[in-house]
Amino acid sequence: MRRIQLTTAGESHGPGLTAILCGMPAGLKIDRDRLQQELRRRQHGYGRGRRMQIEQDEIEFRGGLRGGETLGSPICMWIPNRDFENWQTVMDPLEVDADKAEQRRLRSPRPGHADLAGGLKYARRDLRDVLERASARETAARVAAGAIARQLLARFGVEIKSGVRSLGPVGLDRPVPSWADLESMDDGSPLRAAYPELEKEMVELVDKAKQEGDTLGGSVTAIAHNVPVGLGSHVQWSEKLDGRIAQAVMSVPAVKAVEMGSALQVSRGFGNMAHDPIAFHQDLGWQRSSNRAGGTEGGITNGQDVVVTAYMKPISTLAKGLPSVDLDTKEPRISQYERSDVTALPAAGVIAEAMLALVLADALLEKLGGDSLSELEAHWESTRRLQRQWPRS
Ligand code: EPS
Repeated sequence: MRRIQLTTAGESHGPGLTAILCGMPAGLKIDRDRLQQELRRRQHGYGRGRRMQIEQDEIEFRGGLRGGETLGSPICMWIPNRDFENWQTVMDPLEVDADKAEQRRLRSPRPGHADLAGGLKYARRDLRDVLERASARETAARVAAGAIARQLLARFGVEIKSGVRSLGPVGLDRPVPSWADLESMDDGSPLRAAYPELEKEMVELVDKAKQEGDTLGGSVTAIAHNVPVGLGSHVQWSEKLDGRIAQAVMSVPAVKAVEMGSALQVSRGFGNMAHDPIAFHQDLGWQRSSNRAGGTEGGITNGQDVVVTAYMKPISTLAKGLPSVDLDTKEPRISQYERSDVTALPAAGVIAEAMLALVLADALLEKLGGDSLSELEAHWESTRRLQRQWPRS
C-alpha cells in the first residue's frame, strides 16, 4: 500500500493481537460500536470451532485517537486473547514450562498449512512457533484496521458488503452475486449465503463434513458500492488497482484464487460477451449496462461496483488428519489435530471486505492527498467538479 501501512502482531494463543495503522488523515470520528460490529461479524458463522465461544474480540485503542477522533498519527489497537489464560504456561512471551511446551509441541506438520515450510525456513523445532502466527486469528486485527478504513470510505459514500457465493460444490453454478443480491441477503444467517435458498444445503454439507472429520472451502464475493472514478492507474503495473486488490485478498488465510467481476465466465466466451457497453445519459453521466469487469478497467476504477471473489481452499486442519511425517522419527504419522473450524467462509467474507476497504482507502488517499479529513473533502469536491466538466476542462 502507498499511503496506508498496516502492521499486525500477535500469536493465536499469546496475550493478544496488535494492529498499527499508519496514514489515516486527522479529524475522522471513529464509531467504536461499528468497529465492534465488524469484529462480531468476523466471529460469526456456522462451522466455526469451540474457540469462537471463548473469544469476545473487544478492541482497546492505545494510540492515534483523542476523544474518538483520529490525530493523523499511527492508530494502535489491541485485542486481548481470552484463551491466553489457558495457554500461559506454553505461550508466555518470557517464560514457558518446558515439559508442558513439549507436550503441546507440534511435530507432524499439516499439509496445506505453513507448518513444514515455516519450520524449515525459521529453523523452529516446535512447529507451534509457526502455527501460532500463521493462524487466521491474526485476521481479527486486520478487520479492526479495515473497520477504520471503511469509516473513512463511508465519508465519501462508499459502502462494502460480502456474501458466501459457494460452499464446496453448492452454488458454483450461480453467477457472481451483485450488489442487489448482497443487499437482499441476511448478513446474520448461519453461513451468510449470498443466495439464501442455498443456505440449507450448505448447512447440511457442513454437518456432513464435521461428522466425517473433514473441512470445506468455497467462494466469497465482496463488493464495494459507490466507488469514485479514477482510483488506481494504468501507467505502472504496481499501481493497477485490480492487482493491488488481488494481492490484499489473496493474503486472506486459505485463499488460493481471486477473481475480479465475472472473469471466469468471460474467459470462456467471445469478446462481444465479455465487456461492458458504454452509454452516456445527459443527467446520469456515463452508464454501463453490465459490470463484467468488476469495476476496474486498465487498473482504474470506472464508477461501477468493485466486485472481487475469493476462492478459499478447505481448511487444512482436519479432525481425521492428513498423511504427514513425524519430525523426530521421520516415520509416517497423521497430521496433528487439537480443534479447529470445519469452515470459516462467512468470516473470510468479512476479512475480504476489510482488505478491500484498506486498498480502496489507500487508493483514495493517494488520489486526493491531504493530511486532514477537511482537506480530503475539499480535494474531493474539486475532483468531482473536474470530472463532471470533462472533457471540456
Ligand atoms: C485457526 C484455528 C482455530 C480457529 C482460529 C484459526 O483456533 P484454535 O486453534 O484456537 O482452535 O478458531 O481462528 C481464530 C481463533 C479466530 O479468531 O478467527 C487456524 O489454525 O488458523
